[in-house]
Amino acid sequence: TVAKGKRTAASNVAKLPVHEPCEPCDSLKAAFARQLRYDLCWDQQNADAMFHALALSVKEQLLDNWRDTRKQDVLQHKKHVSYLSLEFLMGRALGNALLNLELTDECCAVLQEYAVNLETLEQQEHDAGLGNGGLGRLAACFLDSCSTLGLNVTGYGIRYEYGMFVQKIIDGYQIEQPDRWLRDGNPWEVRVPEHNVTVHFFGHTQSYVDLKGRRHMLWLDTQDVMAVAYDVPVPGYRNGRVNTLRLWKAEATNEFDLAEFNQGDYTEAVAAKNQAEQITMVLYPNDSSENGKELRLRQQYFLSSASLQDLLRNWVQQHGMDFTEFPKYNAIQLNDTHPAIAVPELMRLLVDVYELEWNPAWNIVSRCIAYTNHTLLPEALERWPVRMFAHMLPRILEIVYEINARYLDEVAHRWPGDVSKLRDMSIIEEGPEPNIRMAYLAIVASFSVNGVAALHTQLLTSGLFRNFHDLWPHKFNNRTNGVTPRRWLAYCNPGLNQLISSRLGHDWVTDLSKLSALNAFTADSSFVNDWRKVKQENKQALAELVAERCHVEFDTTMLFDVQVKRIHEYKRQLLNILHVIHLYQRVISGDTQGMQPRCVLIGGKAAPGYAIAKLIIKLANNVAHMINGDHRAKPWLRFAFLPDYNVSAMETICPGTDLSEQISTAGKEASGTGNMKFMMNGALTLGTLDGANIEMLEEVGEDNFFLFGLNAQSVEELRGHYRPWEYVAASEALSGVMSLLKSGHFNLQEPGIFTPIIDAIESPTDPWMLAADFESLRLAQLEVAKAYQDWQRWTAMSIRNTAASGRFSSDVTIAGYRDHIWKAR
Ligand code: T68
Repeated sequence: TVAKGKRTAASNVAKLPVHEPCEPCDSLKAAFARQLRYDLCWDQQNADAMFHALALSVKEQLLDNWRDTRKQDVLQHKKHVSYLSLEFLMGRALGNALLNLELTDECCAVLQEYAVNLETLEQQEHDAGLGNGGLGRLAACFLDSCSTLGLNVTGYGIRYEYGMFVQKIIDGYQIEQPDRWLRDGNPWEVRVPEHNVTVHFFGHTQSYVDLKGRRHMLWLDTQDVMAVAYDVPVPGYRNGRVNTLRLWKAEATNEFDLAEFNQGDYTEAVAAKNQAEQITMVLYPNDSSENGKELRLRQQYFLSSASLQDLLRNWVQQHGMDFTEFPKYNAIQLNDTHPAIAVPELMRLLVDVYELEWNPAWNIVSRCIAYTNHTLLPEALERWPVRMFAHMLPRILEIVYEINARYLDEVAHRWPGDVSKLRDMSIIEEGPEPNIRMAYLAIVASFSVNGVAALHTQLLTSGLFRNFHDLWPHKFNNRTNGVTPRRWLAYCNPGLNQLISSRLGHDWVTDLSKLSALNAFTADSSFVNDWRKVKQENKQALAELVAERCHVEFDTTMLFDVQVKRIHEYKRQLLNILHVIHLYQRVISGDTQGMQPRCVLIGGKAAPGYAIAKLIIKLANNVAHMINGDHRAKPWLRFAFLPDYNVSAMETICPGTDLSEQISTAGKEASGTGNMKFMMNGALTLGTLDGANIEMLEEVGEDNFFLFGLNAQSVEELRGHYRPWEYVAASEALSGVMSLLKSGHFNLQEPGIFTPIIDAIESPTDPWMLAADFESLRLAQLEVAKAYQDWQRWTAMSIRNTAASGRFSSDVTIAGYRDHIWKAR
């Protein structure tokens, strides 16, 4: 069979619907009553049914604006940005939608009549956990900012049937369970079958010459999968705009089913359906390494192809087959290299399907595509075996070769006779198993390549991408990350929201730089008292979460010291645990002079295949068990590992935190974004000179930040002659900790299990250099304790942190993308 639907004619496409004038939509109250009574038809008014009815009613309130937004954007020829990402870590939508639509009060009033409170219903919502961590959550914050800034941006992603796994802790070990987030249905999504597209896999290519003597490539005998669009509304903050997050679900094509069925093999046909639907079944739970699985490449191509076909179809519908102005009205932002296969796919669509010549097609591609890098870790850089491409995407491989050949001409021109440059910079990495370097492919095609914090961008241009920076310096730029102040302050911290607004008004919600005016209140005792009171209430809420999930009692008079993020060696949760063990040793040896009682919380998921990260979780749990069971420790130290850390947990955690731990090995954390959420909510940071910590420190000043550890340059200088045992010997505290660990004190039932951890710390090749930073961390923690004991000083520092957090609003970041990359208005 020849691939179906090779040419998408404008006539196949649904026209923008002409809608009849109709009654305006019901009030929230009326809609809710109707949903409950008729649409859901549930007699039992349990919290789950009520949540669904409420979510559907709130969605109704969005629909007119959603439709108008699309229509206006078309009419006004507003530049469109496609944000392509394998991950959108959205979390819950209800509370955020109510906030943005200014419906929270009305909603509470409605619910009062049903004798139920909003919070109870909000907790019924399953997190949309369609992401691993920072990268996926950044995409979600960006969507909120794009809508709020009035930009015409569509998020394109995958509707995973199973999101990020649910983490259970059993006997201290992480157990992964499937996240069936769609099991009760998703009230926010709208299935849009009229936007289906077909994606091709496998098959082979053949060239043919048409009657005019033009050579074409055909991609034949493909296995086709249908991409079905599910749209999710993304409301801006009180501005009437509703953008779209379009998530693709894979389904079997009718043609494919039929072909099998006609050969009489009904069960094979059903099996084929299953195979097609596999593609969007599950999110890969690796946050920092690529495992090279074929299914992952299928996901990447599926997303890229479906989204680009959607874009081009819209273009043709509005402008016909002339693509010359396409780049003026379109930008495509790649969230890391995961969708970088969009580069050859866009070439394929323009050349093979829309019949452009190579050069004009490349001109379009290279003026639309922009790439954001999120990591320097070599294990996270994507490389796909050429062999895999040849089999799964034969036509795409040909196009990659052609792109590479033409680009290497440019390299040869720039560095004549330098063969090693050609080898080093080639998109194809040669060797026994040749690979495609996806980052290089992305850079070659992009007009913009950005890092996500100043240090990160600097390290990219001077290290990993140095050659490319030499060749095309104009492509590189920095866009420091940010987080949305709607979810991460206004919504998750209503107490602080109210207090801030009582003095500054509400404008800060869309202009976070206004928070700097809070600096004027650090000596206003009534304000300072109120600030402290809000923090206490938030600590109470966090203590309740910890009690419920960890069965550990956190005392809100103690310092709350928190580290939540994915578990990774470079993030150094282990360093934190070593410090906790040290505090425990101080307590049992009676060395409590000047000690500040504290509750330490660690939370985060480890990639299921990352053995040492999982062992670190086990160690945290064992140490916690020991400490919490020791009555001598109780007045001084409590320690818990929070299971199943996710977006909605963070909404309770960051407002209730006193001290935020951002302690990665310098040069390894591209930016960090949790650090910003804590800062916004008035936590103080204990941090290294890494990622965006550096810029946070610049904003808030050294007096309001607990800095420690080696900087990125010293880390690199130390590599090669790092001798961890010397640091252990030189530190009484660290020697004590290491002896206790080695004694098996924390694993009496399971001797030897922590040996890999001990060996890692003591290895001269430990890339994370824990031992080197321990003393410095310990001393910084002494400063923390001292500062906390003067609550007026601490509260003033807390206020200054919130006041200085304005630069880390994702609105600022997105304004940067808008002005410097997308050139959109
Ligand atoms: C994070 N990256 C960075 N990757 O680690 C963090 N990776 O410093 C930064 O703040 C954040 O991106 C936003 O820029 C990730 O979260 C992944 O999740 C990931 C997923 C799949 C494959 C590789």
